[in-house]
Amino acid sequence: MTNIRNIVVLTGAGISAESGIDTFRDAGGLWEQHRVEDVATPEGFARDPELVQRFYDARREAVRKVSPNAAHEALARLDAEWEGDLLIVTQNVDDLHERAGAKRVLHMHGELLSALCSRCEARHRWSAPLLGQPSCPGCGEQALRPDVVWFGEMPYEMDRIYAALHRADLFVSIGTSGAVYPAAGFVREARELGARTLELNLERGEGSYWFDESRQGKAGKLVPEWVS
Ligand code: BJW
Repeated sequence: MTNIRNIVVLTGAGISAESGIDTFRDAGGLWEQHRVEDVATPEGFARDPELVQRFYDARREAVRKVSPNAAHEALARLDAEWEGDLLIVTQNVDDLHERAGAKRVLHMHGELLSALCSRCEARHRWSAPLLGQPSCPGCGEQALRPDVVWFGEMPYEMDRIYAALHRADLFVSIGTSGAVYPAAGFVREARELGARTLELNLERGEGSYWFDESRQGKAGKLVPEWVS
């Protein structure tokens, strides 16, 4: 990777697919099994919190049973070895990047293993004792919810992401359909700021036009090839 020092990697559900985690928009994906407005909006949670908690309990259980795959491992190797700036911005709420050993990871859509107090906004590790004690350990209110970003909510750490995009020489998007903003807009932003842009995905995503190069295939093959 000649002349490249600062890298931003964006990952989506496709990177965890080969670990056995369902994506959202592929055939048989989560949005064929559930109505988005019921399980991934603040309004859905207000209407039926138990349904939403069951949806995230099942997702937590699914993630607990699987392991990182070759793509997560390759990114963890890159993280360990890359001396320039690297930020792995993941839209995923699973912890497979961390379990593979990556450190420079930012969860812009939150984390399955975290609980958010909708009253005081404190974030707590989602653990069995916390669930058994439904009040927020910080403010005492019974206002805990999954710490994930639903439609209409602001993703986490946008300032840090845009700062990294400004510095990036290379932007790489892995396993995302490019259907959800603001993440879907990062490629255009990065390119207009002068970064080279590379897409690694099973198929061309919605924003494929913006990439300098697009490689199609499974992340478990494409990512180790790119990192090596
Ligand atoms: C493989 C593979 C393999 C398979 N190898 N690849 C109109 C226009 C523009 C924007 C809007 C609009 N109307 C509303 C909006 C805003 C809205 C939005 O984007 N809506 C769209 C539907 C249009 N966005 C929001 O509301 C966001 N907030 C916001 O905009 O705040 C205001 C703001 C303004 C300005 C700046 C900043 C903020 C919040 C979005 C929250 C998304 N939440 C979810 C749920 C999170 C919690 C959870 O996990 O339950 O996030 S929805 C879901 O989609 C999840 C994902 O992170 C996200 C993206 O999905 P992803 O990862 O791309 O998965 P898929 O399934 O779509 O794609 C998988 C890809 O992998 C496919 O391409 C496969 O081919 C590929 N693949 N196997 C490689 N083995």
